[in-house]
Amino acid sequence: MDTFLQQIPKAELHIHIEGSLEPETMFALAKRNGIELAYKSVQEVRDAYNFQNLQSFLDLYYAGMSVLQTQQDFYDLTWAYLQKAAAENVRHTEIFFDPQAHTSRGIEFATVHTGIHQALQDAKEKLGISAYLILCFLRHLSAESAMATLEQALPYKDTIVAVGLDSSEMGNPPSKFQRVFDRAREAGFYTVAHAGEEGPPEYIWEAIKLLNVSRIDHGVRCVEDTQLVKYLIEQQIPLTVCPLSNIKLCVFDALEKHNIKQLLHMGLCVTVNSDDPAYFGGYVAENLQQTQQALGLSQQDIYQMMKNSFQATFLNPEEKQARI
Ligand code: ES4
Ligand code: ZN
Repeated sequence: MDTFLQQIPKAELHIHIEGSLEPETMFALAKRNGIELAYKSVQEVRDAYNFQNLQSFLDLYYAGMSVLQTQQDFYDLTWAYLQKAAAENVRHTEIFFDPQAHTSRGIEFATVHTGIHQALQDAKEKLGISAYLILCFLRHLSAESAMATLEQALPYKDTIVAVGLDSSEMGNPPSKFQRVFDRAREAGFYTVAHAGEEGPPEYIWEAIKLLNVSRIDHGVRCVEDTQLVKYLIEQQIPLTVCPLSNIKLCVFDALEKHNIKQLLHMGLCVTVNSDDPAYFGGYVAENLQQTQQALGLSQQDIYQMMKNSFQATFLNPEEKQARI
């Protein structure tokens, strides 16, 4: 089984590139950029990764990324992730980035985008892995700030496949960003949104009905609304589930209690992803391995989820077919 999980071709649809910043890299970049960190050692950083909820994680996530300053930093971060993904036989990945987390501290949009984008191009050539970029708006900031960020992204339109919505979910419903997403769709972006991670099923409905999303990121709280579950099954709207993330952020008490197997067996288009692998204890293969063990998933279950993940990509139909 472990070999099967390691070797099966994968697509990853929910990975925040800033969440792939390993503590070792955090220290190396802090040194390179002359930045003082609040921690004395890599071990101290890892010891701090004990979260009570989404917000307690986000506080460290935003603090950690302060070491990312130059185009080279963003390139190195992205390249390191792509190497790990390729080693786990991830054939295609759709990567979130959070431009507002950088522009708000004086780093240019172009610096962030160019560094990440160059790594994606090199990966195609040198690692044989294809990668798309998804720009996420930080939902704890205003709709005006999101709109300004969308405007900044327009010159890079051809290199960004979709826009998404992340950060603090509670109190920041999808409806807050309806106009921004309207504008993004007019400009030709696909849309996705984090919903139903900590937030209620109503937020998932809003993401679908008001933001016209192609996928729901997380979505595990959909089970609280029977009509919603029925709709997600009928429409085959994919959920990008992140099991280790959900445990680290206390969405479920233990992996054994996660509802991913239930969702899959009900016929939802479920996929497995790593979210913020440096913070949550593993990349996509580790998520698969631990989830398979904890819930006793069969090879057929795994195969179905991998098929779902390719089906749920923004690849065009021919490219999709070639990979399934
Ligand atoms: C995130 Cl796990 C999660 N949820 C919401 N926003 C995020 N940004 C990075 N990781
Ligand atoms: Zn996420």
